Amino acid sequence: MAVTVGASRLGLAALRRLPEASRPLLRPGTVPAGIVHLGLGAFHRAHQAVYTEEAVGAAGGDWGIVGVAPRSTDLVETLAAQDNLFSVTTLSGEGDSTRVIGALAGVRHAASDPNAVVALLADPEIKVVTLTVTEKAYQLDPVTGRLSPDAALAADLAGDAPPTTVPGLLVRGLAARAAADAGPVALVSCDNLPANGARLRGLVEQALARSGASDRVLSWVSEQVTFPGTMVDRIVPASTAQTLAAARDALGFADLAAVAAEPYRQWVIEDDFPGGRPAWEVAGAVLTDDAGQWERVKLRGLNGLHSATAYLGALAGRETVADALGVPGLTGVLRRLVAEEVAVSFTPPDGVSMVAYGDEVLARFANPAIRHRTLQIAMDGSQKLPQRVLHTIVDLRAAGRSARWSALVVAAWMRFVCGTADDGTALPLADPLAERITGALATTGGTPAGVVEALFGLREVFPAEVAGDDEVRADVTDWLTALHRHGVTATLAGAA
Ligand code: CS2
Repeated sequence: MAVTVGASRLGLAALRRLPEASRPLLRPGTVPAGIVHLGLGAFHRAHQAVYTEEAVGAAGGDWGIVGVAPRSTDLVETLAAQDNLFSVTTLSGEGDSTRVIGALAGVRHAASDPNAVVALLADPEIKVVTLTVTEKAYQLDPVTGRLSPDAALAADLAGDAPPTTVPGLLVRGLAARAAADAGPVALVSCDNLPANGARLRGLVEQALARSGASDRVLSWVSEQVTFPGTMVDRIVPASTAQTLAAARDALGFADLAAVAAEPYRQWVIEDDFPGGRPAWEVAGAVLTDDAGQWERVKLRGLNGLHSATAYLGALAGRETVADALGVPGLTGVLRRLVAEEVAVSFTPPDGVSMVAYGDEVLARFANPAIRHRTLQIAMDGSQKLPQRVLHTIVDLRAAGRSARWSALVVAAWMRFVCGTADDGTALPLADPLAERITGALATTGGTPAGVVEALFGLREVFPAEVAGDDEVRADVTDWLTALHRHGVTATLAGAA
């Protein structure tokens, strides 16, 4: 990322000189910490941090956030150098606005100081722990939800050395919290996992059991820890030099932790916080008993479309989601995917029309100011496909319906992982199952049917209901054959 020169750095000393509309609602250092957040990426900064700042700004409460970066030292140093301040630029497509956010009460680097994070998790002042660590950090089998630990997590769970993984930190932190009887806490997954609250609970329970936690710790956790499910939504691409330049222009100060996001945002949260919570509802969050239906609306109706656009767009050589929507026929196909499949695969919450939701999503994707790279969304497909597309297929087929458009998304992912775009350009495979995928592809003999056979064999990705369904297999094979022979543009032109 380009280092900004010629402007002094954002920090407390800069606050008085910021344009009025860009000033934070809270001054870091004035609100004690009540939340620990794991995963300080762009999404957290533009989503939960903004909601929390607005909630505390309007309704008060000791809900400063201590942000923990699991790996990146750069970000921790950058934020520390800026007195934990950063800005969010909202890109509407018709003019931008930039505001500095003062929600962070501190930052920690887990990799270099894991014990400080364990101590924080056991701190009685901390009542809420939120997570945005991406799907793969949970180390759960995407199909079964069973813990599938890599060597680092296995080591965290087996020994006493400082933990190096997110589940390792949680388990060690909860054991220390139980030992200190430090009061109840809510652990809140804000990742795009299916039933994210239940998945996080499953992760903690399985990891505690594997770590040999005592019965006392296990019963303390079952009594004192809750796992509210959530649906989170805001499109926040990875920051670029352009993001930093926009922040500098708006603020008159260099902000090396700046993020940019679309205007839309949504947060649905199950209201199960035994130690209290910020008044997020005053910032527009919806507190509910059950976030499950909302989560399906979003995972299938937004993320499913995002993945479809990312794979088909990347294959067609389009750099961003907005560019990809320009591939002739793509929006027509996505509309049919929503209307004919997503909308009938489950019952949405009262008053929600999936077709209207899908149209709004496509309008958000078309925002030309959001340069969200197709390759960014294409990453980690093995962890995303189940909840975004395969669950739709399972539900449709159980109801005796066709899943033809969803099968196109599966075929697009398969063609993407084969590694070559329509113009012959190499496509990167960034996925925790990359080795398994490449190994499976080595056995295909190169035919589309062989590729489908090999990849359907990845049990961690394709549930038996999908892999064993001849109609789905035939649809995926037909689409993959068309994509392989004719490319994305001709395939879509002949489709919708
Ligand atoms: C995207 C999401 O990167 C991805 O896989 O689909 O990050 C998406 O932008 C957010 O979930 C929107 O809320």
